[in-house]
Amino acid sequence: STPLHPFDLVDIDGMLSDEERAIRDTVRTMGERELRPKVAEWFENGAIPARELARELGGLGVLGMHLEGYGCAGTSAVSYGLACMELEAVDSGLRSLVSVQGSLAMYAIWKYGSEEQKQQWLPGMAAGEKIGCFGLTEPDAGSDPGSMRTNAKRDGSDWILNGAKMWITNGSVADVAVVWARAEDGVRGFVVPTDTPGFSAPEIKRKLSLRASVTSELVLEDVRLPADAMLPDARGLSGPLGCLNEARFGIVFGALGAARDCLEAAISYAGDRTVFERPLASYQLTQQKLADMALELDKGMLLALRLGRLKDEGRGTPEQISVGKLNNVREAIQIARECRTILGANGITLEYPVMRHANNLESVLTYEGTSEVHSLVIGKALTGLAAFR
Ligand code: TGC
Ligand code: FAD
Repeated sequence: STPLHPFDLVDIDGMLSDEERAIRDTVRTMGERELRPKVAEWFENGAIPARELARELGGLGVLGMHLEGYGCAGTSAVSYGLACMELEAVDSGLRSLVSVQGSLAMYAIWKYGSEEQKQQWLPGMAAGEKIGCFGLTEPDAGSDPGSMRTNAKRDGSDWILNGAKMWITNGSVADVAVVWARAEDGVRGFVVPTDTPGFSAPEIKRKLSLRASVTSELVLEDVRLPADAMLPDARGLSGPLGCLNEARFGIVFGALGAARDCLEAAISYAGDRTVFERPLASYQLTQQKLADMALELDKGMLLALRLGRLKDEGRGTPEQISVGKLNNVREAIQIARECRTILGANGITLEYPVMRHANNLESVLTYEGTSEVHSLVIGKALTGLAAFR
């Protein structure tokens, strides 16, 4: 019989189409060859060559890959998820770059933008020539984006934006920012070229998580924009939240990539490491850890694939995405921490990917809706009662 693959005990691979497997393998090969050799250094330095990376990822075809037209590949949701998984197996920061570019900034323009906005920005963003960011969170409005203070006021036909956004991925390196602001008729989205006077994006330093990713503040001081800078088809909070569904979906797969990479490192380490005269892998306690982690990885994959198939049939709901995001990120961080124990002291270094993944997953647990927010979304679906406020 075929030996069981340690990361795919129940042959989930057999549930993928040839095209899905091919896309996954292409991203995996590129990630292993081009990104993995450099990622520990990027993480250690807290700096990435963002432009070069964006072009490389654009060349690979993963930026906005699940969107149709405007230079985007138009792949299935499952293929997009698998690409996220392979990128996050290298580092959550790389998947973040792709999530924010494709699922947040590009998706907002693709879904809610005018034809002119789409023509102007999407082809360059798909190619990685232009980098985008997505400004929803503020210093005092994270889980509750409805309390945002950034505002957009009319001056003749122009818009004047004032306010501040916080924790914005790709902010300092972006050419274009999709900024959500309170206008007279509620929350609206604006396409802001980052060279507009009054716009600045200081980088946030001293992070202990997601160090191979640019995170910034966005400062908007009397930023004057023409009337056509507003996204015409996004009205209210459902605009930005609609984008979040896309990025959260990618994370459902992505987080498992980080977990798989940890498990791979732990199995290999346990096989090589001798403790009390025998391989660490030969002890029952170790095997129980490995078995439990493999189960969670496989269950998470089944969940991700189910959500992907639903999305491809046009039937996924936000609540279902919350189930996936909550479960898979929570299990991934558990796996990363458990793997760290198997590596002992070596586990705390950048010689191995495990603690880097564990630290990154702290951000992943928080962004795109914290685990508490997703619990409350599911709680509301179960009881019909909203417990957010
Ligand atoms: P609530 O009153 O429930 O809803 C307001 C309006 O939005 C609609 N809606 C959604 N629409 C689409 N998708 C969803 N998931 C939606 N959830 C709600 C809702 O139907 C309503 O529409 P309408 O037309 O009736 O006005 O809103 P609330 O104020 O009670 O808040 C609900 C809550 C807490 C679930 C929501 O605000 C939330 O999800 N909070 C978390 C915020 C968040 O996830 N922020 C992420 C920022 S971006 C980011 O983190 C990028 S990191 C990426 C990376 O680097 O990879
Ligand atoms: P808060 O909302 O202040 O929450 C603090 C704690 O309170 C959390 O544990 C939370 O779960 C809990 N809590 C909140 N409400 C409730 C409740 N009703 N009941 C019980 N507990 C509750 N945002 C963007 O817009 N764009 C980006 O590109 C982006 N990138 C990011 C990159 C990184 C590395 C990080 C760390 C964050 C990023 N974010 C981004 C911001 C992210 O979305 C927010 O951090 C997140 O939504 C949580 O908001 P907060 O940090 O303000 O925490």
